[in-house]
Amino acid sequence: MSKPFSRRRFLRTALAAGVLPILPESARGTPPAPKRLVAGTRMLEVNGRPAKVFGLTGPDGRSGIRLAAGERFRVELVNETGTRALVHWHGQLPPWTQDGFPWPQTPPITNGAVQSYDYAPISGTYWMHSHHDMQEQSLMTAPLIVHSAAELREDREDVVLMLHDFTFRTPEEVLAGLTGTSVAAAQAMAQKTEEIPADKGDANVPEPRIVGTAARVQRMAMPGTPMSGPGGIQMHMDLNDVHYEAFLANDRTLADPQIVRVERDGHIRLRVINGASSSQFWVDLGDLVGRVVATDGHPVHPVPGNRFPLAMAQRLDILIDLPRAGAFPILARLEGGGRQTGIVLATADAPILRIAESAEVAPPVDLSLEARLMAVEPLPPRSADIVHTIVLGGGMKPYAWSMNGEYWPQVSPLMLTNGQRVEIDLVNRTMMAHPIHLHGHSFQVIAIDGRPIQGAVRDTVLVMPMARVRIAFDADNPGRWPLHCHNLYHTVTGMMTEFRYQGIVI
Ligand SMILES: [Cu+2]
Repeated sequence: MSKPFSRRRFLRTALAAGVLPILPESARGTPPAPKRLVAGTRMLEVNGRPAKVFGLTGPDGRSGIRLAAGERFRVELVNETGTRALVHWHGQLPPWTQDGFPWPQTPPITNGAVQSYDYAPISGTYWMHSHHDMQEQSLMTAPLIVHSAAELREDREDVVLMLHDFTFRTPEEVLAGLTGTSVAAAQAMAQKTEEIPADKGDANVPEPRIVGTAARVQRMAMPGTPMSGPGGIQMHMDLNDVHYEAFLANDRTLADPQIVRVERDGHIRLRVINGASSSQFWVDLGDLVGRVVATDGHPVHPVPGNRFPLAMAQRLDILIDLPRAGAFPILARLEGGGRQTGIVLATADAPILRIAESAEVAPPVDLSLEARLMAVEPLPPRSADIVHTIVLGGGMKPYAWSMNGEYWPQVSPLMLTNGQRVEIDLVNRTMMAHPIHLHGHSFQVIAIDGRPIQGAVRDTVLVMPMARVRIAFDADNPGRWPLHCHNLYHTVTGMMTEFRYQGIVI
């Protein structure tokens, strides 16, 4: 009898023999054929009922794309959805015309058409999702994993855990319910995402502050804005706009969870992706202790723990070393609700117990982890050339969300010049937390509520109710780039703006 296949032993041997593609492609000659990624539809069973959803299936038949270290993102996206579609490579830094946002220059792909992409990806845990209509809610989402040579040397089992919120209603029905309007009106609202932002030249928009190179950047005083934190005001906070019928972990509920078989002394890199449209979770490792080593794909100094908050669109890489044989549920607990989903890591023959889908009510997701994160590769120290303040506004009644008092697409683009160090002060004047995502750039979190930190480099940051977060990035990717709340229903009711580089012809 041959011994069972050991992935780790294979990796060790393959690395020693130099047969894994860890060299840059330029050193390997002919580039490989593009990877085929099919956007299509598929059937799931949720709560015992059939559900037709979208899917993004890679060349290996699995959801999404996995790239070897050094491999280019060379992908042919085939649209077999029966409708128009467009896929955004969340957190990646491609040229803006390959970003998968529905600018007039890069419209959605028609049914039956193929779109090619070719750029140098950054390594880490990323994901992809439709940026057309509200297809993201209907599960047009998938992992995008870019391996690195360092990771291969680590010799860990890779486990991806992708989270979703699920409803049998159409997203248009959900939006109609939130906004108190008809499904047709909701559909028209969602399609506004693809309208061209008009430069209104609105005098209400705060002027960016141009900062002299020698000047020290001062925190802007915001009189009248209650701050959270010790001694702060007890506030009512809105959570979970949408009631969901189920929460999915790798497309399954806890009634029939995915069982991931792992080695007895397993060393695991757990990649958790919050692909939910309007839900945030606490990742709960139960008895296990893990170490967060990357957020949104970017390495951070390890933070140990067994419960970590995860805002919409964010990712966590958590290293786990199994202490013994057994079955280990990895749960995602909905903030502010007593519901959970998850997968089970299990060694061979470990009995699997049924896990309840309801649990104790979890608190709101917060910045307790964010405040502890430190980037392994922070931005080079430099003072800001320009500071933009973006005020997050809106509320539940009427259901509409804004940036600087403007509602997409009636927004004034914020102008950038190539080479600038940019700081953005995100000021939340609402009673909801907003996960804010910038396309095409990795930013560093440099202050929470005015307290400076050398925080994580990432692509999505949560701004708590009546609180503020400051981020910094280098303007090094000319183009048109959206900045928006990643709560899908906030995006489509207006909470999005544009950063536009000087000199970009539109
Ligand atoms: Cu929001």
